[in-house]
Amino acid sequence: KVPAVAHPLAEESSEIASNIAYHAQYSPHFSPLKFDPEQAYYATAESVRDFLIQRWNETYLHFHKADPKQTYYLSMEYLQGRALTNAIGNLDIRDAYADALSKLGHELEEIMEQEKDAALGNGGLGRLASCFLDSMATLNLPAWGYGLRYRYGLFRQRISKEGQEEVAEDWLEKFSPWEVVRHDIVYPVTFFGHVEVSPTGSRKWVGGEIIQALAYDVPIPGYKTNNTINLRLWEAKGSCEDFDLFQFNDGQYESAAQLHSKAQQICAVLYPGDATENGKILRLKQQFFLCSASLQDIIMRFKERRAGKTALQWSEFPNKVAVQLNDTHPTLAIPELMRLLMDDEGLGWDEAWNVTTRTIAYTNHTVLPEALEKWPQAIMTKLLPRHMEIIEEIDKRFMAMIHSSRTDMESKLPSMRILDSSNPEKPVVRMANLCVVSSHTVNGVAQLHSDILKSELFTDYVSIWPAKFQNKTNGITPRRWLRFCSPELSDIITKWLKTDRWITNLDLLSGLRKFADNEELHSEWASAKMANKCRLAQYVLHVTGIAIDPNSLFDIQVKRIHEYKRQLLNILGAVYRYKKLKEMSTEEKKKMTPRTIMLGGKAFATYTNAKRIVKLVNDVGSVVNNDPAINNYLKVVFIPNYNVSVAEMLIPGSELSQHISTAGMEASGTSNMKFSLNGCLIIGTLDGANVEIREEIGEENFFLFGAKADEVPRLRKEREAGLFKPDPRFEEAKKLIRSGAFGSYNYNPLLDSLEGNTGYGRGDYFLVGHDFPSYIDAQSRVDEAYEDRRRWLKMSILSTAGGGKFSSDRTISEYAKEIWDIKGCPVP
Ligand code: DL6
Repeated sequence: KVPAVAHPLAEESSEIASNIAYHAQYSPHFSPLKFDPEQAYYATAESVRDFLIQRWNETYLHFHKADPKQTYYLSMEYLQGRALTNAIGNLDIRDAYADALSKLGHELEEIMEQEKDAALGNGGLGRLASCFLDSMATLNLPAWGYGLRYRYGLFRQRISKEGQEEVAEDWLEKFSPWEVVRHDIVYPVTFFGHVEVSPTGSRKWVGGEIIQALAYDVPIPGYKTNNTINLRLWEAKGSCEDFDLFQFNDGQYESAAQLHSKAQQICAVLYPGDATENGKILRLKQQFFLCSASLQDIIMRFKERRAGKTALQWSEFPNKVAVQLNDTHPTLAIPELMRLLMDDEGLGWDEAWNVTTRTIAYTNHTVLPEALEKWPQAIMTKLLPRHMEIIEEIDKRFMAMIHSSRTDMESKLPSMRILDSSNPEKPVVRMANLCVVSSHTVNGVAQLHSDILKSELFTDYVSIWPAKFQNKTNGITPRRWLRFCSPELSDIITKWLKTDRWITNLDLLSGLRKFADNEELHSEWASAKMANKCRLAQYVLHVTGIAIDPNSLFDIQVKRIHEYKRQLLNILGAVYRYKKLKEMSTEEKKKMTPRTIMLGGKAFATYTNAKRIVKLVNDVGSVVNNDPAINNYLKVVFIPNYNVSVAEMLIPGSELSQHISTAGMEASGTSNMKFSLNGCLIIGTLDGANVEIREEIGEENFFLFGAKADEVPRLRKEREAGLFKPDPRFEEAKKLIRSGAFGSYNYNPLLDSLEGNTGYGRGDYFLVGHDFPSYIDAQSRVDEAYEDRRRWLKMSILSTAGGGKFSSDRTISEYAKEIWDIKGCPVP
């Protein structure tokens, strides 16, 4: 039976049902006559895509005609998560799809669960990029994202007795219904080769290996607007001419398809290991591939929109194009834009430099020295000889400027230069310096971080270009991170505020403050939280086999595993709590607040201490959770394979979350914003965006502990001088782990990093020992506050009420106004 084909903008659920059925039959990906949840998911996704494609095309056409200045966000990472929930939420067609699916014998929730996360990121930086896209679309901004289409993403985390295992994340195993391949959008990207100088002195990059960049587009719908913008992801391909049929027929199969296999390596995984020279070349290839393909595409669009109008004026380019570099990974956009303008378009250096520096802006996301990229000059010269020349020229001209007009800064040149040859064996290019010198604006991602950039990392540049430096405190999309992930709480908020306009104007949440003591709201709030906790408990049981009690305090820390984020402090605190419980009588234990401590996050595959931390959490959990004398009062659970959809389950069910990095080291953090918005209280240090969250929600609603950022250098020095005296509670916790109470694995190397004066270079560099006693005290204040239900609920409501500032709509509006100079361009 041939089902009816519904109009893509059908409002009726019966028409939608026919459209889903149509896709099941006529966009087939599976054997016929089957319509199980997986097939229903693909058909539903394709049906929703019909809605998107129409808006997407209209938005493209509208931008083309209106020709506004447009922003291009270049990022090596996007953590998009699932698209179906978001698309039907933003298009406001969720109910219609739920009805339609029930007519077809399926439940929307079950169908949504079928989708694999688009896992093209690592952590906060990638998720931020995805929140930004949602806000750009919602604010009707002319903006696109550019990234890479990694075949296997980062990795999927498996937890075994050995700890973390990494396996390839097969998010594209079947196919993604959310991407459209654009067979007409293909650009050549060159690597290696050499520079030829013509008799007139002009320079040209020739020869080398040429890989094709093919565009895959992902629609990004705004919330309740017609605008649907684009995330363009590049895939690397060899061309037909690169396949050597002669060699193939001669039995030399590998060399016949050599370039095809090299192309596949480029988009295989995010952040391939870079310990070897090959690894470094591959990473640099990935970065250049993104930059070159995106810039060729941006220039093509600039020309396309100018076709038939006035003669091409390159000085107009920065009035039509803004390029934002998401951290230093896309830095090569700078020399690549210079090269395209000079070598392909014939501009002189000064003109090209003027266009480039008016176009490009840079966001810094970290002050960690190991995360500030430095590429060996030798590799750069080999892989990108023309770009290396351009970088050398930028460096030379920067030095000349200092010598001619800022002689007071000459002594600072060695650390300010782009080329660092202080180690003559291994001269490097400092990517952050290249970004600062070449961008019109440099921003940090929270006020404290931006202040540190100005006072420590980039302080010398600030004295040259004070106006270049800005702060743009990060934000999160309230659609995904409250409206869609916690519908129960959202409905309560809408009911009490008497409007749902908070979804696009998050400042309206402050209207909840006046009800913070209202008992009726308390009871509704508590039951929504309890429903979310029960859902989370089911999930935990499903993925770990561990039963957790929804009446216990749910305490969560989920983020990349890193020593500066101090998951080790959390687990040492758990060990201390366990030890104290062991020493208590049954009567004493009954007075304790039962806790479920959950941790999750991926450790980078080659980061040994981070992997030891994952193992320790699991080992502590195995002992605590199986100790019948304790497990009614404490559970420790490691949530495997933390990703966006797991976060959507965890965050609404959280009551306390830990943001406990060493002060001054977390640039911003964004999960702190998500938890707090969902009425979860924070235990944290004065670091990153915690500082601003605490200001917004009120200091009495935040469990603060630990050293402040400006105390950290002194504390490290004291430690080096042997002046640190550890608290006995810290010693007890470490001793219990060393005793083998949590298994026979040798944790001494991990614990040693917290001792002496010489751990991570300087002995407990992350000050776990220093902050431990104040952390334990803050945890006691948490227990006390939780016992007072009214007080806790009030604090929880005030956390949500203070979340307005942390909408990515606010952040993106600031970027649009203060960095990009772009305005909304709504599709009529
Ligand atoms: O700005 C997004 C996000 C911040 O919230 C985190 O605090 C910061 O660690 C992260 N930075 C990175 C860059 N590399 N490192 N480390 O992921 O950016």
